[in-house]
Amino acid sequence: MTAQHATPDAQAAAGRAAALRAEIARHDHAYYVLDAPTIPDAEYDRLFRELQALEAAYPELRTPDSPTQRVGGKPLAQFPPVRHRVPMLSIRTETDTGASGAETFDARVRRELGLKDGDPAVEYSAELKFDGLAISLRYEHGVLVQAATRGDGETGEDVSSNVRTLRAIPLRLHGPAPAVLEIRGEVYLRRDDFEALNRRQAEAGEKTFVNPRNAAAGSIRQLDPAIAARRPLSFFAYGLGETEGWAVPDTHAGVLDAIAACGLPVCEHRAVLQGAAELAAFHARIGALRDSLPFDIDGVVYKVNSLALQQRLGFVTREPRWAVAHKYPAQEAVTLLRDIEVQVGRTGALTPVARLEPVFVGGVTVTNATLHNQDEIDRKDVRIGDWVIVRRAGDVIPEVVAPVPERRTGELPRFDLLARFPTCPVCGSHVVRGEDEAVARCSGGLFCPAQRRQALLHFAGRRAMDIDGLGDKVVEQLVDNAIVKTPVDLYRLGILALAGLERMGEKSAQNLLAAIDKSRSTTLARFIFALGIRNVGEATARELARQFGKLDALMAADEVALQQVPDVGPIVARSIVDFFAEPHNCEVIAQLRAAGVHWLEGEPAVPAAGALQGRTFVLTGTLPTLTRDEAKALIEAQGGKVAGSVSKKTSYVIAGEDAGSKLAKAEALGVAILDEAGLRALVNENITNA
Ligand code: 5U1
Repeated sequence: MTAQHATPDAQAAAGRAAALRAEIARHDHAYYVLDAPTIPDAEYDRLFRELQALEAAYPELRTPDSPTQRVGGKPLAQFPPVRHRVPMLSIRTETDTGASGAETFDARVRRELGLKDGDPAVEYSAELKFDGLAISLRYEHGVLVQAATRGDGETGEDVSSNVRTLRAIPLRLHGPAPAVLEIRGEVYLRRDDFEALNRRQAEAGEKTFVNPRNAAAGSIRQLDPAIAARRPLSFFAYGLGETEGWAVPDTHAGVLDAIAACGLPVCEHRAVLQGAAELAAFHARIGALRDSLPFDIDGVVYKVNSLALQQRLGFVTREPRWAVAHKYPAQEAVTLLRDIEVQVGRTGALTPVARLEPVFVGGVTVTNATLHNQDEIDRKDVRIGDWVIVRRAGDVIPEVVAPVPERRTGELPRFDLLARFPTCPVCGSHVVRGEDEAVARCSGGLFCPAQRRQALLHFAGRRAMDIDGLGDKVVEQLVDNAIVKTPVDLYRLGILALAGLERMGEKSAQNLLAAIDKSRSTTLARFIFALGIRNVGEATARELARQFGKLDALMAADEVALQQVPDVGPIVARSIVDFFAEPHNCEVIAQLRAAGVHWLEGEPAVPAAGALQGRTFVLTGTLPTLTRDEAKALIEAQGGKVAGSVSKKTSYVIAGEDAGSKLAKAEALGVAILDEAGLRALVNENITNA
């Protein structure tokens, strides 16, 4: 549609669409490039939807630089080749990670420029060496028309539809629109985005990535742009390709400033420096900063700042003589996995820890690395005796990211944490792992030294035994000085032991002793909560006390009986049974009672009688007439329980249309399956027979 034929409405729509495109681009730049959001997300979404609606009504307004066009296009069979008009050079690397790496480069530049000892220092532009994938962006008349990978430097691949999904990359340049401007830089993933992506991949049962670089490269080379759009990629520009009609600055630092003025992200960590000593100082300064950066770098880059001097220096075999990447120690290394042990955390979680042949990685010698949990070990298929890739990036603990399968010699058995550690290596209590849980735990919550501090703080808490004055600092000292091992020891404390603690005068010691003594008289609900049974919160503890009346009755209850209590499902019931199945815990409870901890015991509440009393149901799929809430209400009204997941303890699965994995699990476990009519019949039959 041309302007003279456009209706007034269409003209207004075109004006509004242009204004919206510009406004959205401004907000994208503020958010993704400047890291300074200018409007709330909801307002941004509103602008975006308004533009989408306009473009739906007037499809001719859908310009290539419209933000609505970032995600589009069908999956490709392959990426078309792109011939770079100016070759994409690579960079020479200086692997000497000390100051001499900078001196060697400067000496070479000076020699090649024919400079003598007394001549002035060479000026350099210094930047970071991002650990990602090199990309060339081609803007024609200000609009992004193509994005290509480096390939062999002469020919890369056209990855435009994937790169367009990066909102840090403007679809239209800010300011004047040169005929051609090619900008080169690195697509990368921030570490937090990488971790979140890997978490999502693992949850979805998809493969996870070894490091952010592989994830970035894999995402850009993803043939389906819709998948690439879900990968939170970032970009930093660092150089130029072809230009036409663009006033190229005289220095590289000037080029970077000009690129930033065009609206592209340029990393703030850059400097103009004179001579080798300043280069070495920059290398050291960034090295100290490396762990706290939000993204991986593998070195810094020095470039002769003057473009005229760069031209004089030229390049050899695809590497310019005017630039070098001065490396840091690698963040990944391959080493031998000698053994797997476990570490018991404050909550009793057992974390498998790899014992490694010592290896230098990320600037330190690493001998241990986390393997997270059994699921991760299974997913990565890591076995004792494997050669493994260890990664230490940022200030996170080193982790084993993958085995090197080609280096596996012979059959190695799979690692089974529960088989290897049936009991806690710290306290000997039995180790349990919930059906749907990734983490295995020590069940000796009251007894285990690894959990002591946490257990005592919880025990003394205001909503538990309410021991005033027994806070973090006191518990820390009592535990660290081995004065208190289990809660029982609290009731054996004397004034001398307490008064010896830091910042504890005689008066506070007396007050604390009085508070401990007062806590001897409590309620069953508080006592149950104070035990720190996993998944048993204050409300559940209250309900358990009400339903069972006596502690011994609760301790003797099986999972079926426990699940009669409102809000107690299979997971909570299992946690309670596991807790009391551990003799160490029962011993501590007996000792607490012997030390005078007491409460008023009552009679168990009479369970509501009903046709479905004692039976547990799981609902799945869509029932013909009952909503899920109605079905639940029907079951509960008759004394039945509705649980969220199927286990051997499930009495019936009520399946409707489009029933999913719960139905499959019920079939696998041999649990009875009913439809809605079956449920109604069951209710009627039981009411009639009652
Ligand atoms: N920061 C930065 N990274 N990097 C990588 N600059 C830079 N320059 C490069 C490469 C490959 O190449 C030019 C020196 C051609």
